[in-house]
Amino acid sequence: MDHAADAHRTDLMTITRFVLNEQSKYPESRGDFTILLSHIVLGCKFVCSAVNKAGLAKLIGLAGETNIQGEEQKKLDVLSNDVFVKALVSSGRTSVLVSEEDEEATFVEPSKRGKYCVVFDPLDGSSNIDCGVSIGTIFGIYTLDHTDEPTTEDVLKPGNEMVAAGYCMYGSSCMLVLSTGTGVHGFTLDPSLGEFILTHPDIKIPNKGNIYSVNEGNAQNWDGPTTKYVEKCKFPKDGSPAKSLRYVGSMVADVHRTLLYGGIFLYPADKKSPNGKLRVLYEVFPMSFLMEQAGGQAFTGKKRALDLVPEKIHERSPIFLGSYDDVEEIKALYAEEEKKN
Ligand code: FDP
Repeated sequence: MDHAADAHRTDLMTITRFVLNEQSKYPESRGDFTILLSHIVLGCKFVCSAVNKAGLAKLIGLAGETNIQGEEQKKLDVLSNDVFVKALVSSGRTSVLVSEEDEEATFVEPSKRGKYCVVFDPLDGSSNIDCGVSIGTIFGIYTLDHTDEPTTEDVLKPGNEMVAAGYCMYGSSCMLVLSTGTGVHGFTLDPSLGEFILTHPDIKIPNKGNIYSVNEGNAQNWDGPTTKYVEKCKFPKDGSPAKSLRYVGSMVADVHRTLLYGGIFLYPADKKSPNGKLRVLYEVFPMSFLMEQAGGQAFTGKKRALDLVPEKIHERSPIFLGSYDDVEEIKALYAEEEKKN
């Protein structure tokens, strides 16, 4: 047995150690955020294990229920939602929860309340479950000003007020990407230890990328700026090489690749869905927060995505996010269009 190598293996930056280090920078901190995060991490490990076992355990399949979006819920969606709601409530650090799977916000009973509010999509990209393609959990965290009588108004805040955001991708490896407002850090689950280990410190998105990611099947219904932008990606007139198209159709996977390799992810408005498809609170905001923290940008077609103020908890918005310069180009096309009108 190589004891020296084993000893070295214990000097790992686990996600708990990382967050405790961050916490020590704020002497007034009582560790509430660390506790909340440890419950989110537990939820992610649980869902990861369920996703890995899905085929074996025959968890795949329809649960026979329909969620508020009118989609058939899969068993893993139901399970993941239950796991996260229980993990968050039992942390004793939350007051309001908004989940993609629940029509109404969940208000935590007074004895278990804490100062945080968590918005989340427990299992995003669920149409990819049955074929084993990467799926993920997305979350965003707000601080409440009070815990006495929380209401939905407490979560209808702009994304720029989030204190943390992240996602966990259940793919070829299980990876948790987190920002608490001081950069973006990626942790990979070591299944033998059951710990998330810091593997991607301080992720920075390249300023420009050579990949665009969009559901081109919707092209006939796009507006002018999106159509022009995608045309430019395919037939650049400035002599630059054409961009490659990559689209998994699972937001976590498409955004994760964009974050690491650069480029742009688009889910624009179209004639059939004038507000796009993706949800502001638990898809657009957390991913925009991460993009900005990594040096990229996120734009709705009208404004900076994090400046949106949602009026409903399940509100949707078009979104263009990714490398700074790539998003700059689409912003210029929308600005041109606005000048014409
Ligand atoms: P899904 O419907 O499979 O749950 O918001 C959900 C989402 O996936 C995103 O993860 C993904 O980016 C997008 O929808 C894919 O939508 P299209 O199938 O319309 O491309």
